[in-house]
Amino acid sequence: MKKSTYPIAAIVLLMLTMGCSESSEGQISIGSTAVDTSTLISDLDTPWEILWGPDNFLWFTERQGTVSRMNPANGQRTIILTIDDVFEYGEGGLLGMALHPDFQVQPYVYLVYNYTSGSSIKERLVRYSWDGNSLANQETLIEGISANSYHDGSRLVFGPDGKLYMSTGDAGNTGNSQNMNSLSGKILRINPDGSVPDDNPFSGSYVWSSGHRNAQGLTFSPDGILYSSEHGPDTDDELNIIETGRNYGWPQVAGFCDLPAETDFCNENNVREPLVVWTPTLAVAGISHYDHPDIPEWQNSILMTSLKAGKLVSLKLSGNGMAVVEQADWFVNHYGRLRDICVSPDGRVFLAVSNRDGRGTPRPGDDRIVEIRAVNSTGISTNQEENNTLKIVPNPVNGEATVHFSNGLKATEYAVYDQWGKILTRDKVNSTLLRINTGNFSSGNYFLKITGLAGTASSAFIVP
Ligand SMILES: [Ca+2]
Repeated sequence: MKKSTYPIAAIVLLMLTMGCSESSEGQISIGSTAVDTSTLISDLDTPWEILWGPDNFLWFTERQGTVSRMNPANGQRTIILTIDDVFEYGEGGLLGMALHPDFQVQPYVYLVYNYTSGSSIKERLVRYSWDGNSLANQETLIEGISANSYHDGSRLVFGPDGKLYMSTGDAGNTGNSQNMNSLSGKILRINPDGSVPDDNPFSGSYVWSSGHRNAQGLTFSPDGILYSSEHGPDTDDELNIIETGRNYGWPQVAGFCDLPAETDFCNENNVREPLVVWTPTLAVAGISHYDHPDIPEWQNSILMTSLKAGKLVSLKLSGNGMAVVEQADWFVNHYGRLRDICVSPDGRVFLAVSNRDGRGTPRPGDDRIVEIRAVNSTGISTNQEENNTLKIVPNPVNGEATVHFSNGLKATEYAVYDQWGKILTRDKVNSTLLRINTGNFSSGNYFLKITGLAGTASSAFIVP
C-alpha cells in the first residue's frame, strides 16, 4: 500500500504543477532580452480590439458582439456588454474600441460595429457609459456608414488633441475611397460627443484623410504622430503616417507612387506615400507604439500584428519618428493569426490571437490573449500618475469615508464627480487626512480626484 502512495502523490503533484504552469509558454529572446510568454485567457472568439485601461485592466472586444474587462493578474474576465444587433459576417462585426482619454471623469467607451439596415450592411460608431459594473446607455454618434462583409476597418484611437480617430474601409466599393461625400475608405476625426471638429480639414466633414482601402491599425506615438497599418490588395500592405487632409491614393495608387499612372495621380492629388510597403502582403492588423526600456530592442518602435503572415513585426523608428530604420519579425507562425496588440505602462506587451476568425486553423485553447514580459522587468511604469495612490475607506461609502493618499502627491485640492462628470464638491486639501461626506448623495457611482503639486490621483467609489 505504502509503496503505491508515492507514485500517486507524484502524479497528483505533477498534475498540480502542470495546472499552475499551464498558462506559461516559456522564455524566448528578443535580441539579447529574455522575455516570458504566457496565455492570460483562452477560448475566446476573435478578440478584435485589446487595450490597456486606466483602471489597469485589459479591455477587449470579441467580433460577435461582446465587450469584456479582464484582470491581467489572473486572467479573470467579466463580460460587461453584449450588443444584440451586431452583424458578424465575413470580416465584419464588433470591431474597434477606445476609452475616453479622461475616463475617470467622463467614463465613456466608444465602439464601432456592423449592423444590417434592410438588405444593406452598415457601420455605426456608438458610445456607452461605464457605471463601474457594466456598459449602459448606448448613444449613436455616427451611423449609416457604407459597409460590407469585408473592408470595414475599423480601429478607434484617441489623439493627444482629445479627438477620436476612426478608420473605415472602402466597403468593397473602391469608388468610396476618393469620394469626399462618403465616410468609407477614410480616416475620420470626431469630437468626443460625436460632432465634427471645427478645425477638420474639410469644413463640416469628419474626413481627416482619404484614399484608404482598409486600415485596421491606428496608434499615436508619444510625440503625437498618427501611424496606420493598411491592407493592400494582392500587393502593397502599408504602414502610413496619417497627415491632415492628405490623400493615400487608393484605388489609383497601391503602395508607393512607382508606376507611371500612379505618379501622375500622386502629383495631382497630394498623395502621401507609405513609410513601408509589403509585397507579398502580410495582412497587417493592430499596431502599438513601444518605448519602454524593459525591451530595448523594441524601444521607439511600432509593433505591428499580422494575420496571414502570423507574426509580430517590430519597426524601429528614426529619432523624429518620420521613417522606419529597421524591421524584424517575431513569433513567426508561433501563435497563428495575430489581430491586435496593446502595451501596458510598465512595458508588457499583449497580443490577441485570431485563429477562429474564419480564416485560420484554431488550435486547442484558441483564441487567446498572450502576455509578453521581460524576465528582468523593472516593473516601473512610465505613467507617473500611477505612483500616486489613493484609497477610500470604506468603499461603498455609507455616510462618511476616509481618504488615504500618498504624501508624495503634495495634494492641494480635491473634487468629487458624479458618473456624468459633473463636479459635486470641490475644496482645498489641508492635511494628509481627508474625509468625504456622502450624506446627501443619491445611490450611484462617483469619482474622487485629488490634484497635487506632484500629479493627480483618483478613485471611483459607490454610494449604496
Ligand atoms: Ca505602387
